[in-house]
Amino acid sequence: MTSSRSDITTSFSNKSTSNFSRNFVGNTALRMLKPEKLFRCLCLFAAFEAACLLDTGMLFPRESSSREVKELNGVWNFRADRSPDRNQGFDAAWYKRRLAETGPVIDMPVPASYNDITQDPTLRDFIGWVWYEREVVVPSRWIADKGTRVVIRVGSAHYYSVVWVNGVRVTEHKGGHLPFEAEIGALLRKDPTQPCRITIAVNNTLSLDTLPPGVIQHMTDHTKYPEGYFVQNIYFDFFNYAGIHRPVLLYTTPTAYVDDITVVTDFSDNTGLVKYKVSVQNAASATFKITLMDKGGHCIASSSEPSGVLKIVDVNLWWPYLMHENPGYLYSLEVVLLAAEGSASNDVYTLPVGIRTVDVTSTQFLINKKPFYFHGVNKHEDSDIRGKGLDWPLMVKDFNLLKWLGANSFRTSHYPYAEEILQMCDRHGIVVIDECPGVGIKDIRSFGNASLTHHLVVMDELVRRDKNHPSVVMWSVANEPAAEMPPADYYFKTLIKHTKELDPTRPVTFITDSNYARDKGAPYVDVICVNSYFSWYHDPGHPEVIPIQLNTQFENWYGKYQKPIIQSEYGADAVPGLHSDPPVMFTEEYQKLVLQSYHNVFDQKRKQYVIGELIWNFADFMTTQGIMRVVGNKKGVFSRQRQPKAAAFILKERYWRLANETGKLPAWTKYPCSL
Ligand code: BDP
Repeated sequence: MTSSRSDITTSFSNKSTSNFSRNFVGNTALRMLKPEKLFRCLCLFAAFEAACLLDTGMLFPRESSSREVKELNGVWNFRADRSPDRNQGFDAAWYKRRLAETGPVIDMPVPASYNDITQDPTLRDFIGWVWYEREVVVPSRWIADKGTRVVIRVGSAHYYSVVWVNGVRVTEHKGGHLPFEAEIGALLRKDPTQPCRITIAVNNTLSLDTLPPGVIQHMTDHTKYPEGYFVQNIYFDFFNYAGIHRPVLLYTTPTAYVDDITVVTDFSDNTGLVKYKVSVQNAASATFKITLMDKGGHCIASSSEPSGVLKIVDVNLWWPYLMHENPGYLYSLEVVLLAAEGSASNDVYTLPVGIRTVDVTSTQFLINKKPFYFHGVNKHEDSDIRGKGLDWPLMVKDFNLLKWLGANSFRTSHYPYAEEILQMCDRHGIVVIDECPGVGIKDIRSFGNASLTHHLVVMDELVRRDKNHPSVVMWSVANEPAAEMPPADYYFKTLIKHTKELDPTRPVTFITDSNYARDKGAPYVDVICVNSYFSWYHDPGHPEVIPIQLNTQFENWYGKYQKPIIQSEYGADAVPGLHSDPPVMFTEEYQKLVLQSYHNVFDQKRKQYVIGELIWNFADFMTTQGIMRVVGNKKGVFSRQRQPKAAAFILKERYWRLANETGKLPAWTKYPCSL
């Protein structure tokens, strides 16, 4: 598998070289550049060509004059398959008829995790296949017009999904957190009198080669457990919420359509460069109208080529929140695929584009060639009732809290977040470390070929989905794997190399809690990201050890690798409302003290090579039940209901101070602001 993947890579690169030369020579924007700038541009081209390894796109569905979107959010029919082998739904072909005709159904909201919706504890902890179904009225013109493609898209479903339309299997997908889709127009046209019945079966079972990994344990001692009893063991610290977590929708495109767009940006002095490449499907001879527009909708550059470089004079760069008075500036790249003569319609897709660069030196992280210090958070997609389901009020509330806190960044711990969230980050200038679901890789068998192969595919899907977000500045391929195990060397070498081939424009990391001298993946990362919980999991109740231990941690890592370091997690649990002075563990005072003790060391080291601090965690979140957790993980600086604990005020004061020191504060440095 690995060798055939690299074959694909080679042939694509060869094929694209000729395009590259043609575009390069003919491009006026480049001919005008000085030699040193030209070199950077050549690198930009090289990066861009490599970034196009994937041959099909996964553009976010957007309405345009040629595309319609029909959201299928709301109440679906639902049934968990409680048969002993969980296979009754397939054996009895539940997808062939209305779900209500094959047994009882309950209401289930989409998007949402199903776990916390009912009062039934067995559904909360259910493992196996669950079935969702609903009928949709499809606009008759979509069916009548054979020149319209109709696509069903699932934003994400956890973990394995199979989709049927009117009883016909149209797609399946392995992995939560990432979208998948299928064209169903031809199927719907077969019998236009039928309603469109969508059935989606979702299975949350995790195994050694899923991401995240897990193990099903069958308990066979019948003096202790009932017949057929089994549990799902997991190696990560968040509840394994399941179901359809993001919107399901139908959207249309013309038959000949824009399948993918890749942009890579750069700038030189006040001239911005947008290198773009458009790929299309079903268009024998494609002609284009490409327009780059500023915020006001004015055309500032255009082209008629499927790939090339657009030059922007007096560019407005994309800047992080609190680093510039006008953060998150987005241009719009309108791509029009002009209809061939005789064919029905143009296809129009508009992509937001932020122009910025990212670089890493041995001591700094540079955005637009200026040092950037990550003062941010780790999050989870998690809330009461909806679990991991996308929720607009929660999302907007969280962005308001991030801005109130003065946070300029977050890590998508421990899986890719909804595209809608990344779009908010683009618009608000919140910088993102984009993490794949490689969390809990602890068992040596999860370093095998099957796991690695799947992990490579997940990175393909992640980069394909998120490559155009200016807010995404680094990929994280895993969180706290067993990086000291011998197979970790080959595993991370391969995984990181592959990710860099997919996207040479962004640094790659994984988050480690291993010993600096024995970590086998660290040699391959661009930035060292370390998690540590001094005075919590080690020396519990002794925050006085933090200065010495944290200092040692930083010196060890930097001494060995001379790479910049992010403290990617630190923190302490605090049950909201629990107080004690002198501070003891689990009180708000203890959480405050731990944070402050870490901050003192950060302040020394950020003058040298520490480039960021991300608190664990933004908000309390649900976990598996266990003796270490009191109704979930309480390391949030906000409660699960998004109310601040004392630590939130400590962090707020610090982050606004850091913003003052490291960035350029806008005139409106008072929250709330109108961004
Ligand atoms: C870290 C993990 C994170 C946990 C956290 C904790 O990366 O997922 O929730 O510890 O224990 O090791 O609170």
